[in-house]
Amino acid sequence: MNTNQDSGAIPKRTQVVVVGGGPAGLLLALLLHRAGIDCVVLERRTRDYVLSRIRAGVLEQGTTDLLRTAGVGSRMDREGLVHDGFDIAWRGDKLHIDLRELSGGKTVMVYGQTEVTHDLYDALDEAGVLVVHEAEDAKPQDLQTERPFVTFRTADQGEQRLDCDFVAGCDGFHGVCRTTIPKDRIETFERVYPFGWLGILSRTPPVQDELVYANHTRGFALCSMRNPQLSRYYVQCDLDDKVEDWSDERFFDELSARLPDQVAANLQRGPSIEKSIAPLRSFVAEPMRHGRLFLAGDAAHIVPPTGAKGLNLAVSDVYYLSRALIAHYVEHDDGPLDTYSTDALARVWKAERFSWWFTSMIHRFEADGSFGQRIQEAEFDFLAGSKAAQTALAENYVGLPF
Ligand code: FAS
Ligand code: PHB
Repeated sequence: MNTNQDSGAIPKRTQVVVVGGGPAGLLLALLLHRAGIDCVVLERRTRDYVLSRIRAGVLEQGTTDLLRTAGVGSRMDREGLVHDGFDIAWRGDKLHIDLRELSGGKTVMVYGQTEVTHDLYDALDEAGVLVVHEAEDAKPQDLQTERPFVTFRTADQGEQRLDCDFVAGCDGFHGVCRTTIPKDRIETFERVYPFGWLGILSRTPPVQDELVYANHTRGFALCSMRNPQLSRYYVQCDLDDKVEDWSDERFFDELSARLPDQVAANLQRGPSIEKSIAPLRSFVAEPMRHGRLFLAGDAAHIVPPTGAKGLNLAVSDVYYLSRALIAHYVEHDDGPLDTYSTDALARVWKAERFSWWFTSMIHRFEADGSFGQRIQEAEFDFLAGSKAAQTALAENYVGLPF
């Protein structure tokens, strides 16, 4: 087990146990600590493993504001890239979506989730908040009582029990917390998409300064970046594709074929330093609370990455949950805890809708046939010709208010 404290530091009791050390869990722990609330984070993996994952890249203004509030915004503001808009490529041409103009001044920040996680870890280390890594087999228990607890196991100290007041389930889609809720107390909603995203990272200059989302008869493609020397590219791929089916050469050939000529002309190829395939699904679990257990982030919902909402939704859940726990401990007001699930889900479903709409518009759906293709064309033509439609897209992309 590697913690940010010496291994003897695991207490018997804390106020909030946070299961999961991804962005949701780490940010929640930092915000609670800043409010004087004791918490312990239990993370199944090693710190290096958590930091090796390449995921989201676009931060909404609400996310960057909350990271600054948590005291982890300075490197982001130094190194992040503020983007005023992005392009949608279609039929060999580009439609520019001017986010700043259409949203009344809002922008997005391109700053990798990996960097956000680094910054959160550094702040938690400095604050002395305990993150227990390689915490195996975490089991939240007695959630319907006022004295819940979590059992888990570490390699050097064996079975542990951590008593607490609340458990925050921030352990992602494949975590344990959601599964501890009895099946008759939870309802799930899901749509699985018939394709995946094959993503690569390459130490090459991005194809252009802003993101390009491309619809092509061969399939969807996305040109993004992490910094002016680090590009992040995606192509829609078949669900049964394997990473080893895609050499760098095949990837760049396919990406280039899906981009307008004037964009592809600027594509600089380079060896991939990361290559992975992510399945796409829309998923929501309701409610996001069970007794003293509160779910946040991917533990409660998943969106297809098209709208760049996954990480941002995790942050908005943390905004609501941190405020609710602080109200409980500091103001002795349980109102926000009681409305947490309703408050969070209201925003989650709007992001689910946007992510589904944008995914439906811009990917190739073979099973939808020629009618589906014509509907996509009409959707795009309406968007291209309507400032109102572009405004709706921009408002959702920069992030609806918390
Ligand atoms: P996370 O999954 O990030 O973190 C959960 C943590 O809990 C993990 O560290 C895990 O190890 C730990 N855990 C799991 N089970 C546990 C247990 N039983 N005990 C203790 N710990 C446990 N979003 C975007 O906006 N854009 C993207 O391009 C994008 N790409 C993605 C690619 C992939 C492959 C994946 C999986 C997701 C992607 N996402 C993207 C979404 C992603 O960014 C999530 O929304 C974000 O990581 C959510 O953060 P968390 O809720 O903290 O969940
Ligand atoms: C990314 O840079 O990883 C990224 C950007 C925008 C998206 C999805 C992923 O919609």
